[in-house]
Amino acid sequence: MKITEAKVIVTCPGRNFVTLKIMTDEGVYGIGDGTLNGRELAVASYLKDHVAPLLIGRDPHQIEDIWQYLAKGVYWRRGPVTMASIGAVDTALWDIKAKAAGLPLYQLLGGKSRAGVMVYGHANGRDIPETLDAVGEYLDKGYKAVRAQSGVPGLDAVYGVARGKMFYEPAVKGAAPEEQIWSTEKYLEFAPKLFDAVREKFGFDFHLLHDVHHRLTPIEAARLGKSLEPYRLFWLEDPTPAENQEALKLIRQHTVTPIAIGEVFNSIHDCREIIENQLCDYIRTAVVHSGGITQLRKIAMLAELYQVRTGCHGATDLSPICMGAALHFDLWVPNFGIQEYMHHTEETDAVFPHAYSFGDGYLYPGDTPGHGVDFDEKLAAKYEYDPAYLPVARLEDGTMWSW
Ligand code: KDG
Ligand code: MG
Repeated sequence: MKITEAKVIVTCPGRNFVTLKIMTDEGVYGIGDGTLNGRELAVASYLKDHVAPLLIGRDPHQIEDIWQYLAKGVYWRRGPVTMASIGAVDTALWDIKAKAAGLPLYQLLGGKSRAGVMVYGHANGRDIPETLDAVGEYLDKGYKAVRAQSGVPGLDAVYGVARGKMFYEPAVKGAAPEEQIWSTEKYLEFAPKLFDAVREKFGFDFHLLHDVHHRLTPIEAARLGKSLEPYRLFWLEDPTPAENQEALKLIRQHTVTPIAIGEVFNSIHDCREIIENQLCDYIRTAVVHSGGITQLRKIAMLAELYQVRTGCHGATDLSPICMGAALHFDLWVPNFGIQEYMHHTEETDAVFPHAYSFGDGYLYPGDTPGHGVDFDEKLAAKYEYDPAYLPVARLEDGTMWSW
């Protein structure tokens, strides 16, 4: 089999997505997600100008060699743009291999390790009563795990609080990022009250998660983890900015609240020391941003040695292709923890028809050969790229902060 064409398509059915479609001389094609929120066109150019021409004529079955060629062969390694591009290629190649074999992708990885993939939904509200209502809705829908985020009194906008229902979308349309004001003091004062209210109303019979989104210093994160211990979180996510990995040691010295980190990581080298030193409990790297399944499974195998489990990023800015591929990975990976799941809009789902389905708190990838997600190119062509950026955060005195 030979690759005959590699097309890069940027489409905006509600939000921007970068899709790679690889065609072969045998008529089998594969699709991969290369979306990098707010930097979509950089990935599209990397793929179009620097990767697609190199794929023509290669055997799509040589997934490992193509991965090594693009990731190790290249002098300028790693980084989110490079790795999201490689992620798109790798996902499309796994799709082709599984379709050619007539098997769902999880079978090629080693088969099912579980019946379904436990997912967590996003319950959020502008205040505690609204967030409680949202938690209740997820529990009514059968979710076994819920992430709770709430607006903080005195702050106009906070990470994790949706503008619409069910479809949390942090990127804001426009030519420049929206600026938001952050106060650690107000947040730390408020957060334990939210989780006290959630456990008080709904009890302990479901998993509860929370994302700090890189806002705290190490000692503040330690204080938060300690103050949330009575509410037994499944995880506290990204308590501090990921660059300072030493910070996690300090947090660990003070709290047994489990830590999840890694949605912004793009290489096994970003994960290695954290995993080897057992500084996290869940590793969050996603199929697209970690250079595809080929590297993600290496990360997972390293993590397995240290009883660190997976908890792949699954926000709406990762396309349904990434979600489909992640679900095959999740169904197989022995040290699976949980999968993030935010509904895509109907507009998005129409462009990416998919075999995966939800039932009683679990997602199932389906048994369609490949990763089970397709791409409607004609429909996609109707939605032009529309610039949108993640917000930025400043402290109340104007100091730039981590968003
Ligand atoms: O593109 C960034 C979003 O995916 C991110 O802000 C969402 O933190 C996030 C999460 O946990 O889903
Ligand atoms: Mg997060």
